[in-house]
Amino acid sequence: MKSDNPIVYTCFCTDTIHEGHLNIIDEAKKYGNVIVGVLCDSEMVKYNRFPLKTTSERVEMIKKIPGISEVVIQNNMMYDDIVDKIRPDYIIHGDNWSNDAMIAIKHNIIDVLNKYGGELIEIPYTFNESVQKIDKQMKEKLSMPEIRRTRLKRSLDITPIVKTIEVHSGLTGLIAEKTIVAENGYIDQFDAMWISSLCDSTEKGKPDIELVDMTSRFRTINEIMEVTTKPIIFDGDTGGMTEHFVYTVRSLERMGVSAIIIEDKIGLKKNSLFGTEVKQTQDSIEHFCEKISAGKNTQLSDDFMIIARIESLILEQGMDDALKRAYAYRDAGADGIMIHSRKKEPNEILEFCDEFRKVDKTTPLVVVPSSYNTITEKELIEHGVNIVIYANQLLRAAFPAMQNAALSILKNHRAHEIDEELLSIKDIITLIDEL
Ligand code: SPV
Ligand code: MG
Repeated sequence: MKSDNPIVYTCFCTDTIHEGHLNIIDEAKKYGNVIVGVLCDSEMVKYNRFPLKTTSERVEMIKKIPGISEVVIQNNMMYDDIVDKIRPDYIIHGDNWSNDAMIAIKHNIIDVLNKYGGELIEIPYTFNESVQKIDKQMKEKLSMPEIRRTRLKRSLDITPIVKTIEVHSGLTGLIAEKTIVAENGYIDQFDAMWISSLCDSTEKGKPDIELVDMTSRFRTINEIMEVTTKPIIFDGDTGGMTEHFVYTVRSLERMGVSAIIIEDKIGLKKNSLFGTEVKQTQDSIEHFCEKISAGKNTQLSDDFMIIARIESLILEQGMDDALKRAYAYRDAGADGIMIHSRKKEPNEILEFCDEFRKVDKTTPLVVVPSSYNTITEKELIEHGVNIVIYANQLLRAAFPAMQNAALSILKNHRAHEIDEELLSIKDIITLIDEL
């Protein structure tokens, strides 16, 4: 039974109010007093709506819409808590349940309302030309260099750990941009992209020794940027000569990259996962600090980050050396510290993070759990890690699949046998949206 003074609830996760939202409010008013929820920042990001306005700005924006009796903050994408709190007689929502995430939300709304006889009202989603235009503009805005660049620092504020996936092409960029998991009342997606030197080189059939030049690496960035909006962390290897590094910083900044990570090695760089099996030389603290400072002095924006990567554990120089370097690099201006290890167990990484956090509570910590891959994001958060980079998994997934397809065709003298393991012809021709 509905109350005498029914409450109608709707939740908005938007930076811009358009006709569609006003239509929902108009409909809602017919049923009772309208309460609007504003989805908080950390949930907005999981839902593929990176907020350009802060939560309080969004609250103020919505308060200005006539006919609303109250605006509240909804802290979870799922409706259990908010419904417990305000017990609406109705929840009103557009009927655009177009993807797995939306469908998961719809089921959740129905479940929570069923518990006490509340009702879901679905109204036709307004998708006219002007709404479509606003939608498109919002997406385009997020891909603009000035905005994209700020997104990493904002993500660090918003999310407990910035989940970063390796990308090396437009196609892998699209996977990072669009992959959303929606199961058991849980929705999530990646926050940022890593342009790995290992994968960018491997993709080109080259070794990871700073052989692929910056022009080529910038072209990779550009291809990815053309089809994505998420922030980019660029693997800058050693950063090269300081005199060259400053130019790289300026170029990346201008392109809208959010961060470069440079490692404290010098001379011919080899991939860290070789460890001490190959000859690699660690830079001196003084020289690497000079490089960091030169980069920081060159950058023009406040939001570009230079992150210093410490190779002491990889090169078996010990924990004390790693920590000494971390404080020195931070003092030289590094905006974050990446600590790397190729051990199967995460112990040395966790020890480093714990020790570092005793002294420094704020400088962002970055890790790359390629070999110690049993560690969970939750454990990393507990040890003070802010950015986790899954540095090579997309490329490693693609290679065996492609090799398998090639082998099958060679063996069978036709493509029939492999076909059912492949993306369908229909899916491949419709995979990429046209403008
Ligand atoms: C990369 O992805 O290129 C890295 C991380 O630098 S690692 O390969 O582990 O050195
Ligand atoms: Mg690398």
